[in-house]
Amino acid sequence: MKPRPFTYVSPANLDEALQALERYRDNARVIAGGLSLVPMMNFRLIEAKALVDISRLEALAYIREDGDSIEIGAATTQAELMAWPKLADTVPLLTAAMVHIGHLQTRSRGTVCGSIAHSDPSSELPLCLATLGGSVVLQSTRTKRVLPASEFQSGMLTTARNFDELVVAVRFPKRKPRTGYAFTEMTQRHGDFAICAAAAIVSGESVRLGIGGVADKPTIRDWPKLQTAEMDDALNDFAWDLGGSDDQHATAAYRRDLVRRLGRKVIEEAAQCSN
Ligand SMILES: Cc1cc2nc3c(=O)[nH]c(=O)nc-3n(C[C@@H](O)[C@H](O)[C@H](O)COP(=O)(O)OP(=O)(O)OC[C@H]3O[C@@H](n4cnc5c(N)ncnc54)[C@H](O)[C@@H]3O)c2cc1C
Repeated sequence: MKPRPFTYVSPANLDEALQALERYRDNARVIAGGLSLVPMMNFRLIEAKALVDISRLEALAYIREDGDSIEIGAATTQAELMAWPKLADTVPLLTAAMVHIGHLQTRSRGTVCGSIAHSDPSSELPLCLATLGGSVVLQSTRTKRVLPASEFQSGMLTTARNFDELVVAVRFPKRKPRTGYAFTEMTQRHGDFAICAAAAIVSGESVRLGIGGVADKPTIRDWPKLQTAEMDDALNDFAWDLGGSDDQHATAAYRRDLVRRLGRKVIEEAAQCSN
């Protein structure tokens, strides 16, 4: 199928992009890599009268260290972030997770902020952002605000972004000392969206587990360091609390089993890296 006709807007700078979003109001869509948006428009799951293309805005193509975080601008592709030489030392969870995102070809156009803005519950980047406690920078012609990841994504493909706001950047907290990070996921084939994805952060005192692909958004649990039997109980409770359902990819029971097994695996891996 083909999308309905739309106006293509190629702003010369950020101000022009924000003005276009204000002008077209809820009839506008931002296009970044287009990897998710274009198929949805082709299937007519999404309609837009105007597409505002931010992919060529040089001012938004950056990765910079900003205190305890790294900030990634909206035109930065996933491949550019993976190629950033400091990534493994600075945000090791992203190094572990990003190889699971699609394929070389999709990562070379797909943007980091586009994935966060799209907010697919199975996506790796929203799960990493939520587990690390990162944030999203939103800007319109009138305001600029920073939302924690937990407030940004409200459900499946749903966020707190207003129609006239652009996600101009996302901020991932840097690694902390004596803390381990690990990521894994289960897919039908390499590069597919995750049936269940798990991210863990373990330090001397605490365990944090984030799960994607089961509930309608990434879901996080924090525990003190637990003994083996207590951890099994905690993972089992978490698996049931997530309330996953049957679909064409997996049953709810299989997803619960993945939460228990992948959860334990990433927690153990992160614990090994925490010394
Ligand atoms: C074959 C294939 C496999 C894939 N596998 C995976 C996978 O395993 N894991 C995964 O996470 N993804 C996967 N994807 C999707 C991933 O490649 C996309 O890059 C990502 O979902 C969206 O990024 P994008 O830059 O392409 O955004 P676009 O498709 O351009 O936009 C997606 C949505 O976000 C909005 N948007 C984009 N940027 C902004 C912004 N800065 N501010 C406000 N709104 C914005 C758009 O309006 C649109 O609604 C796959 C895609 C394909 C085609």
